[in-house]
Amino acid sequence: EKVEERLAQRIVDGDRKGLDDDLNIALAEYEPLHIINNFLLDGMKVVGELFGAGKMQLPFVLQAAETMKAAVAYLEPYMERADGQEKGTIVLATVKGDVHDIGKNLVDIILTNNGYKVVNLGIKQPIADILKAADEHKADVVGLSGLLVKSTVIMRENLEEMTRQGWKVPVILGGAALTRSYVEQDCQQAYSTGGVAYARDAFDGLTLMDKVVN
Ligand code: B1M
Repeated sequence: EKVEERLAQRIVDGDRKGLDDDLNIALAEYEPLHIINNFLLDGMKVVGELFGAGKMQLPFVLQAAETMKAAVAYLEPYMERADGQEKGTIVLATVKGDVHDIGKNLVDIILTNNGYKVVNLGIKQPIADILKAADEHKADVVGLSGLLVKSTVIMRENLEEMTRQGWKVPVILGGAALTRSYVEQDCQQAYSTGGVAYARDAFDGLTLMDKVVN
């Protein structure tokens, strides 16, 4: 078995024993982000499919997620960082009621490595706390993440609240349950005082940040 497949399988199996050794082998050949996007996330995709089909139980999904996090943490120091002054600030959070944070944390890593200040508030964040942080840190952008279908509704409600309060800060939404049309139509309608954009993945998030801030 090749290291590429072995890494994906490690995520599926939640197998952390010897993970660092395999990551070292992969690092000799690939960039850290390539390893994450192509091998590790491949495994996570399989986990999602198995779980969705009732073929994997939640504790094993959790093991997979922990393994994914351990791998990303191991790879992070090997990533290139843009130097120079900070380009702008984003307050980033997983919305209320949602615990999924692997995608959000990838967004954090990629934006941080590309010169942005990321205020990562964590999971299950009520909009009041997000806006408080946005105010405190003079955020250029607010980034909301969420993977549950329920979270797409929460995001829209969050935007309605921002409209009520008259916020103008641009908002980026990301997460697997969103669609571009939901963000650009429903969510944009809910946020009449500001702009909303949809990020399909973490790199899309970076492109949007670059557009908004510069
Ligand atoms: Co959960 N889970 N989960 N889960 N989980 C999903 C999301 C699900 C689709 C699985 C399935 O059924 N196939 C399903 C949701 C169904 C729905 O809503 N219709 C689901 C469910 C049901 C649940 C629970 C309700 C299960 C239960 O308790 N019975 C529960 C929810 C708890 C809660 O939130 N209140 C739950 C719990 C968990 C674990 C804790 C076990 C674990 C999360 C651990 C963690 O994150 N710390 C977990 C996991 C791992 C998953 C799957 C398998 C994988 C998610 C993941 O990390 N993907 C997931 C299946 C799936 O997504 N298909 C699933 C990898 C990650 C890199 O992708 O987060 O999409 P993603 O991020 C991407 C893009 O979306 C984007 O960039 C990232 C990188 O490209 N992006 C952004 C994301 N946020 C962004 C923000 C941006 C920009 C881009 O800017 C702001």
